[in-house]
This record gives sequence, structure tokens and C-alpha cells, in this order.
Amino acid sequence: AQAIYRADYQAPAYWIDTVELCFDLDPAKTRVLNRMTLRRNPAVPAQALRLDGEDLNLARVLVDGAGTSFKLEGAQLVLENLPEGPGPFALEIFTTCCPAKNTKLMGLFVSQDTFFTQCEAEGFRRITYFLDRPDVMASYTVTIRADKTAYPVLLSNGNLVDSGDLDEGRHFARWVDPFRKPSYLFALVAGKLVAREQRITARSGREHLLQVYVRPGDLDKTEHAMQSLVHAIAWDESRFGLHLDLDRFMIVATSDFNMGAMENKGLNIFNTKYVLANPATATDADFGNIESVVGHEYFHNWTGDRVTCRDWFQLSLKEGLTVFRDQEFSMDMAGVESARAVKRIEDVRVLRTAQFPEDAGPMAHPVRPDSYIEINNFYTVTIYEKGAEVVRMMQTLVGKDGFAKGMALYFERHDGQAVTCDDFAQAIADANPQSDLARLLPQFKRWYSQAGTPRVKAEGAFDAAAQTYVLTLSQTCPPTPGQPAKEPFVIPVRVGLVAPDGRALPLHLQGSGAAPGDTHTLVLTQERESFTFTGVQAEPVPSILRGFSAPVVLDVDYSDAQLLALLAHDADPFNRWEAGQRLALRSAINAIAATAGAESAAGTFDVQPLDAAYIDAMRSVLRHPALDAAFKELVLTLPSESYIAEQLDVVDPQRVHAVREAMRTQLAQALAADWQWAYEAHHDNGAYQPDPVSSGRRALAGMALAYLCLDARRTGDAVWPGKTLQRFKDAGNMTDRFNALAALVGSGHALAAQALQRFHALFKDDALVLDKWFALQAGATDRGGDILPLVKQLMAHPDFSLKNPNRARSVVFSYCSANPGAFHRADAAGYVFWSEQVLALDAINPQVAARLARALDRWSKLAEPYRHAAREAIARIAAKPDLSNDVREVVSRALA
Ligand code: DPP
Ligand code: ZN
Repeated sequence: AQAIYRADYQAPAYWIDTVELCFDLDPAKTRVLNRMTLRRNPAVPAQALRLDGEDLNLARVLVDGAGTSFKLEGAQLVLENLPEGPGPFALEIFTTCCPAKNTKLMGLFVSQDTFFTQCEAEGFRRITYFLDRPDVMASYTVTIRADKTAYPVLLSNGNLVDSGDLDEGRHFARWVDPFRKPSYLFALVAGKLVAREQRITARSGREHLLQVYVRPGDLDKTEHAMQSLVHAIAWDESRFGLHLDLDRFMIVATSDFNMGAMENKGLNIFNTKYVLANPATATDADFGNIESVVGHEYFHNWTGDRVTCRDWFQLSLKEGLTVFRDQEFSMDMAGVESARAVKRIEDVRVLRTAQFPEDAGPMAHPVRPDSYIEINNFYTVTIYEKGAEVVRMMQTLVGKDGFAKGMALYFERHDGQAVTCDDFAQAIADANPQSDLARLLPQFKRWYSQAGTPRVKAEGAFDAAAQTYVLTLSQTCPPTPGQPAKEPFVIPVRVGLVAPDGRALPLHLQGSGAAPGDTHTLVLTQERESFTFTGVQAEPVPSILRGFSAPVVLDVDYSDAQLLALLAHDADPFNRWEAGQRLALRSAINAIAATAGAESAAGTFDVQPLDAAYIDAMRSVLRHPALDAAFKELVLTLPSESYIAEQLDVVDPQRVHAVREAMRTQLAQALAADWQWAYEAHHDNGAYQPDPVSSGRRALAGMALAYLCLDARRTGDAVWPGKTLQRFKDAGNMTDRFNALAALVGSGHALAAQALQRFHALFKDDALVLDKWFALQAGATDRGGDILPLVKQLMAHPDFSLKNPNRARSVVFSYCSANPGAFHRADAAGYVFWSEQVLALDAINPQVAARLARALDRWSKLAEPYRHAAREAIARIAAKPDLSNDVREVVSRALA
């Protein structure tokens, strides 16, 4: 397979103005008649028309109604003898395909007797021959014909203009999309579905019909998705003045889906995971995810659909921006400042545990990549989450109102167009000509072109006589594949100064006209710069990178006492949380260094990594009268094994695991009385609401139970495991029930088996809940290598199927990608298992296989014997001759 380069972009040689599609649906052989009108693009030299196609059977090609000569070259249909001149001509293509055999879930496929499509990025070519690229935007009319009994509901984008019965028990529906769109936004659904409906009147006075389609029997799980959609529509109107532009907006759920959801114009198709929820089956996290994904896909209607990407290198134009929008939406829905901070911490945690490693590994790529082999491999945390951070920095540099003005200018300039990341940044800057962003735009855009996570080092110097505090910031960025040297970034660094007594100091920045406030945004543009604060009477503790104002690693030589002061007093909740994380990380790293060579037979180390000061600080947070439960739960959560591993040059995953387990055991023991108090004070039994306050209480109560069960393992006490089992049985909602189950499983208590069995019996008919059941076991704490055999058992379970992506993720990914302590085995059996599963999945669904192939991205950091064994496992995959492009690209880059 060939790499494709951004620099090679050329406008299409032809435009497609209209598309009339006619489907005769049949799982074994679906017939697709595609009638298009095309024009030559006068801006491009005359050339043949090359249409993309994949896994299609071609029956007929007509140009202006007459037969024509054509060639099939690789995956392309090539037409050379087309009418000359600028005028439009008609092209008619008749093909068939086999949706029932489509296990890739790209193009037209069947899931539970229902037809669905997935066209982003390049799935439309699996439906018909087309210029399958986002800068070709056409008007679509779609006629669907199918058996009426088997497929009573027939949906496509836009408005239903006609429908009726046909011969032989068949019927039809015709849909017209009033907006031009690229092929990747095409959608079709046909099957036995029912809908929750709601009519709303928008601020503009326009009426809309909202529908959430699911399988019969799932209707009682659609209320939250519908509410989230209503909230998202209102939010986009009030925050950005963006209105719903369609009479009808539909969401349809399918249980077989590669992604989370897809923003097809007017007909969003969702993974059931991000639609279906009721209190008995979904956790607080599920409710939150549904709100944010429903919001995300709805927001794409403007940022993605109305203004789309010129080419796939610009993917972050819509994804980074839309993630930023959904993050802001969730924060505004959370309401109060402390709940907003919790959401921000959670988002940063995702960025640091998933995106930072990506940016440091073999698949590192800029937010706007320069090349790819398989675009499906670039739906990454870098494009999405780092892309969102880049947009967030723009908002920080121009202010919230300035950013809204920039968005307005972006739509004024580009509505209906396919554009680039440059166009977006230019619009935000041009709407704010006096801003730092406008002044620094070319340098700022290095965030789009340079990969790698910058490191910012901060050094403070207090001069008591002069009453000044000088903060010196310097930046570096490590090399990444193809980018050995980096130029300095524009880095907004929000800072505050905390006085020794915990008060926030008013900031007087020398040379700045800004009114003194508690927080100031320093804009670092050089490799090294100093900023002087005046009128500082006593040595402060600097609170740097407040709210995580830039996606960087911040190095500061804090003393433990300074971190404890920030943890106790920082007015910025993000940095308050971060101080606790730094303390825990420091303890972990010290303990890992101290255990070097201290291998014990049981794979455990007799260490106590946490000191009394840290434990006392955690107790103070836990018992704090004013802090929210949700925030406490975040502070009390130790850094993950993968985040700890990222801080080390050489990683012994078993040592990391053992040290973190030792820390958990210590917290369980030292805070036992406090956990009891926390559980008693926070477990509720009232009606369930997924709001931030009550979900925070459930999270903290769940954490308390987990620690109480863990400590019971040490003491042999039977009371808390028994209480936990009772809680599991009596729970009035899935969050409490699952937390109790997880506490038993996590502690390895004997009662866990009973609870697992009961859970399965209760929920055996609910696929999403079964996914949780599988994932909990595959992700459980390893004790003596017991998880891999369990994973193999789970895969032999009658409810397991590798073909269903959610189920594959719940077992195989939970083990390989989310359970480092169980996966990295000295006997290499985890890696062998991984390579087998990558190959098995590749034969079914390359997109999902390639995700799994990323599990060993960081192999070169591993200590021996892991490093050697991991490399061998990757090489074994790479040695297979018939790999998909998807997996080939990932393993080749890993070995490069
Ligand atoms: N459906 C995916 C998303 O919304 C890709 N566009 O992010
Ligand atoms: Zn998206």
C-alpha cells in the first residue's frame, strides 16, 4: 500500500452535482442504481474520470443514456471517453453488493436483520462507484425499496418526500436531503425499528421532529438520549447562535458499530452504547458519555456537515473543534464551577493517559498529519483530544466572546464549503485582530504541524528585598518520527501565586497593563522567557498551568511541602488535584527505583510507597467539609499504571503494577476508618438521578467499598465483603450495583464468583450490560497470572463473539489495552495471545484489528524480558503476507 501525502492534494477533476440513488435491499444481493450529473472542473487539466469502488459487482455503465467504454484499474472505475466541454453530463452506474457478508462494518451492512451504513471515511465506495472524497459535495435523492414485513422502516438523510407500497409485499420510501454533502455523510437504515419522538420549537420559531430509533423493546432506554439531544440543540443556539437546519433529526442505534457514533446529515447512526440507558442498566459514566456523544454528533451538523473537510488530513478541523464543543457542552450542563472542574480533570486524564503516549510513540503524528497509508488509523486521540486542546488554546488567547465571534466569521466565510485547518485558525484570528492569536498566528499553527508533547520547565526565584518573583519558563519538544527538530510553540500558561498562608496573591506582572487578578495568562513564545511579578511580600508557591491551559508536560521542582500546600489551598481545582497526583507519582517512581532488583517470587514487593504526610493529606481531602464528593474521588484516585509508566525511561510493567497495588493496599489500611465513614456518609438509597452531585456521591461511596473490600482481603474480615454483596443485591441502580460487584471482583474475594453469576443471570439478555460483565473480569487485577486463562475462558463463553466490536473490546481490549499488570507477562503469553487476536480480527474487521494492534505501541520502552518478547510478537504479525493496510501500517511503524 502507498502512503498518501497532504502536499499532493489536487482539486477533483470532476464535480458531482446531483446523485439519485435507488436501492433494492436484499441481505445477500442488494442492487444499487446510481444516477449522477457531473461536470468537468475547469480549474484542472482535462483527464479521465476515476471513480473509487471496493467489493462491488459492476453490471452497467451508461453515459448520457448510452453504453460507454470503461476500464477497471485496481479499485477504480476509469472512464476516458466522456463528453468534452464544461456542460453537465449524466452518468448511470448499476452495481450489486452483499451486505450480509460485510463484516468490516464499512459501507452497507446488516446487523440483527437491519440494514445500516457507515461511510466515513471511505465506506461510500463500498456502496457505489464514486468520487469518494470530502471535497466533492452533491445533492442526494435516495429511493429505498425493500420487503415491507422484514424492513418496515426505511430511512435516509433529509426529508421524506414519498412512500408507498409496491408489488410482492415490498414498499418504498424516497428521501431528499436539502443540503449538499460529501459522500461520507450519506446514510441509510432499514429494518424493524421503533422511535421515541419529540417535537420542539426552536428559538427561531421553527418546528422540528426529533426521533430516536431503536429495536422494539429498547424504547424505555431512549429518554436520556432524547433529552441530551434537546439540550444540545438549545446549547448550540445559545452559545454559538447555531440553529438546527432540518425539519427532522434522527438518531438510530445499532449494536454492531466500529465507532461510537456517526454524524450523517440528519440521520446520525450510533453505537447502542451511546444511546441506550436507564437507571437499571446504565452507570453514571454511561449517562455522561451519552450526553457528550449525542452532543458531539449533533454539533457536527455545523462543524463537519455545513462546513466540512477539504481532505482527510484536515480531519481535526471537524473533530478537534467538535470535541472542544462537546466538552464545553458537558461542562455547561454540569453547571457549578466545581462540577465543571471535575469534567476538565476527566478530560485531561484521557489526554494524558492516551494521547501523550501516542505522541511519544511510533504512531505519533501532528494534529494535521502530513501522510497516511490508511485513514482509518488516524481517528486518533491526537486528532480528537489534542485537536480539541488546540482549539481550547485559541479560545484562551482570544477570550470566550472573541472565540464566538471567530466561529461566526468562520461560518460567514465557509458555510457550504470543504475547507482546511488554516481556514479555521485564520477566521478565529481575523475576528480578533488585536489578540495574541492574531499577532502570533503562524507560530501558533505549529500546533497543527509539529507532533510530540512539548515539555515546559518552570523555575521561580523570589527576591525578598525587591519583593519580586521571577518565573522563568523554558520549552522543548522531543523528536517524533520524521520530525527530528522542533520550533518553539505558542504556549498559554495560566498562573497564580499562592501565599504561604494559602491566600491567592493579586498578580502585578511587570510591563503588563492588565488589571491585577488572581490568575494571569502568560504567553510563552520563546525557548526561554522570564516573567516578573512585583509587590510580592513573601515567597509564594506558584500554581502553574491552571486549568491545564496547554497540552504540555510541566516540569517544576516542587518540594513535598509546596505540593501539600497547593493540595490544601490552591484556588484552581485542576492544580489542586494535580498537586495530589504529583505527590503520588513521586512516591510511585521512588518506590519503583527502590525495588529495582528486589524481585520476589510472588511478584509482589514488600514496600510502603506512601509516606505519612501524603496519607494525612488524603484523609484531609476525604473528610473535607466543603469539597465535592466527585472531586474527592478524583483526588483519591492514584495515577494509572500507564501514566506512571510514561514517566519512566525503562518500564518494568510488573514492578509498576506491584508498586501501585502496594499504594492501594496502604490507602486501604491507613484510611480504613475514613473509608467506612465515607461509605456511610455517601451511599444513598433514593431515586436515581445522573446529576453531578449524586453521581459524585455514588463514585465516592463506590471507591470506599472497593478500599474496604481490599482491606478485608488483608485482615480476613468478613463484614465489608458481606455488606458489599448485600449492596450488590439491593442496589436500586446500575452504578451502585456495578460498583459493589467491582469491589468484590477487585479484591479477589470469594463472594465475587457468586455475585458475577447472579449478575449474568439478571442481565443475560442485555448486550451492553453483558459487555460490562465481560470487561470487568478481563480487566481485573491479576493475582499470579490468573487473568489470561480467565480471558480465554470468557472467549469460549456462549455469549462471546469476536465479530461484534463491542464484545471484542469488552474482552480482548480490556485485557490487552487496559490491564497492563495482567497483559505484560514474563512468559510472553499475553503477547502471543495478542498477536493471535490481531490476526483473527484482521480477517473480520481490519479497523478494529488495527486498534488492537496499537496495544504494544510503547514496546521499545519495556524492560527485558518484555521488550524482546513484545518485539517478537509484533514481528510475527508483520510477517503475515496478507495483512490489511490498517494493521500493516501500525505494525510497520512500530518496528521502524
Ligand atoms: N463518527 C465519528 C465522530 O463523530 C467520526 N466522525 O467522531
Ligand atoms: Zn466527531
